[in-house]
Amino acid sequence: MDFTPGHSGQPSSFQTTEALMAVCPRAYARVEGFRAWWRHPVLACAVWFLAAASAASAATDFSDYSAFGSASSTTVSTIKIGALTDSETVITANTTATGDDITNLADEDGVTLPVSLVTGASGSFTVNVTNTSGASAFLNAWIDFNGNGVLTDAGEQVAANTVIATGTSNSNKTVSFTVPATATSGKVGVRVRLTSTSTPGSTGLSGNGEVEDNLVLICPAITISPTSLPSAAVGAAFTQTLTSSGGASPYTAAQILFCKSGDQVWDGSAEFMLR
Ligand SMILES: [Ca+2]
Ligand SMILES: [Ca+2]
Ligand SMILES: [Ca+2]
Ligand SMILES: [Ca+2]
Repeated sequence: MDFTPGHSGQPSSFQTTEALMAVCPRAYARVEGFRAWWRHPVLACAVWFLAAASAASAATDFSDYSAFGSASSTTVSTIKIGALTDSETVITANTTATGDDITNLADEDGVTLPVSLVTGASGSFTVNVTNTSGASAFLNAWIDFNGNGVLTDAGEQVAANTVIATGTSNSNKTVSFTVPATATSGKVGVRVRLTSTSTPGSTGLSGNGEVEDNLVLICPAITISPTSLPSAAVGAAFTQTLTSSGGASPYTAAQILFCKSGDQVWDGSAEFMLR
């Protein structure tokens, strides 16, 4: 690049333009907008790069469930979910919504979900919140009931701008809702945001605060009959017919056992226990 002065003792227009376009096109745009910088293209570049670096290093907390679009807020110690919050330079989403927990601090620590939810039944979870920012903060939460990776479907926002007053510290808030009868069975994503801004939306950058993503299991409402079996005798034949109703057939043993016992792995394969 050539910064040879032009006829007036300044960098010539062509030379300056060529150099700036080669080094930092956005800085060139700024120079075009602020002609006072015209004589100092290198300074203009330096200022732009410093500004860009400063913006990129702003402490940001990102969501971490890869099925959802990104959500983020500027990390502050005064607005947080649970005891911990931290920041990431880039989103660390994965399929188990644990990316933030395995990056820097394990700070996805403020949402307590039940072992499972049941379609068509009431449900709830708790969110531990802190807001000492000096102004109100807002709690919003969503459950992806239909499992499509989008949280804007009808009925999926389960907390909407619940006001968390300043001066709130380590306080458990209960989020209550009814699981739609049409909710998909299996694990679905849950997103909780506490932000300085109201109506942050389920995705996107919004204000100061924190976002925590988790998964929760939704079970079909299955009734099994009979609920207990008669005693068996050693050496004697034993026959018992089990019937099931409710939920969405066909049922799998994994669905039934997981949702009834709460200690099996939801993996789509049959798992049997003898007790
Ligand atoms: Ca947290
Ligand atoms: Ca973290
Ligand atoms: Ca959805
Ligand atoms: Ca998470």
